[in-house]
Amino acid sequence: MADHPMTDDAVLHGALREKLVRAKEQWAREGRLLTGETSTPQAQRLPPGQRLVQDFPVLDLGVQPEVKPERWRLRVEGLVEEKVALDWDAFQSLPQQEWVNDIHCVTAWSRYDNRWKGVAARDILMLARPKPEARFVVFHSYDGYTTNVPLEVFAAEEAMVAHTWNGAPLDRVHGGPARIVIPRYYFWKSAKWVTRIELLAEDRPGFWEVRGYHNNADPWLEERYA
Ligand SMILES: Nc1nc2c(c(=O)[nH]1)N[C@H]1C(S)=C(S)[C@@H](COP(=O)(O)O)O[C@H]1N2
Ligand SMILES: [Mo]
Repeated sequence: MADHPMTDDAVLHGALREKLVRAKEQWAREGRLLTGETSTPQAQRLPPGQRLVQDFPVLDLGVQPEVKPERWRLRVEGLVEEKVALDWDAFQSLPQQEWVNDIHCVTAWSRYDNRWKGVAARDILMLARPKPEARFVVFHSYDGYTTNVPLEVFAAEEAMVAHTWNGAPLDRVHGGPARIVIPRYYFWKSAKWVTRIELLAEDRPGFWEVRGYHNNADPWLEERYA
């Protein structure tokens, strides 16, 4: 039995800390994490090839459907145990989240600190209960737009169906009354005017994905084009 386990422990921790501090000093001298060709969210906030904007550009197919909340519906269909159809009141009665994140558009603008309010994708999926074979999601919008993501991406934390942006109801031009927000990917994966969420066993590329854009759309890997 060691007579002074606390002392041994403290010495060990002290040595480890020293080692860590030295390694970090070395990294700082070499500029590690700052000089790489590819960047990671930990190293910097702006993904490669992006430029920061202060405004909020509008991008879509040129049709901006006017969907009144009274007429808005959100359906969850396909490989689900239970089909879901939410009207506006049912949607609003679900638990509400408020999350702040950055937008990265494939046309190279990024916008920091967007405060979204809405319902977590997880909570909507929970209502429908995806079947075990469900592995992909396609979003369908009122303007005919579609886009696809793996189910695990939509079920991940921070994916939501948003109705409020920076404290005000989402503008029609930005997809109001409700849009998908998936901040981890280029913004084309965030379907505006969403009305239907379809769960599939096989992947099905959406509007831009069949027109030369990357299927995954990770801005940190610059997955812009197929
Ligand atoms: N329904 C729908 N959603 C859409 C689009 C669209 O044309 N229709 N365009 C996508 C693209 S390419 C981008 S960059 C973002 C733009 O969102 P914003 O207009 O709010 O900036 O919406 C995405 N979601
Ligand atoms: Mo885009």
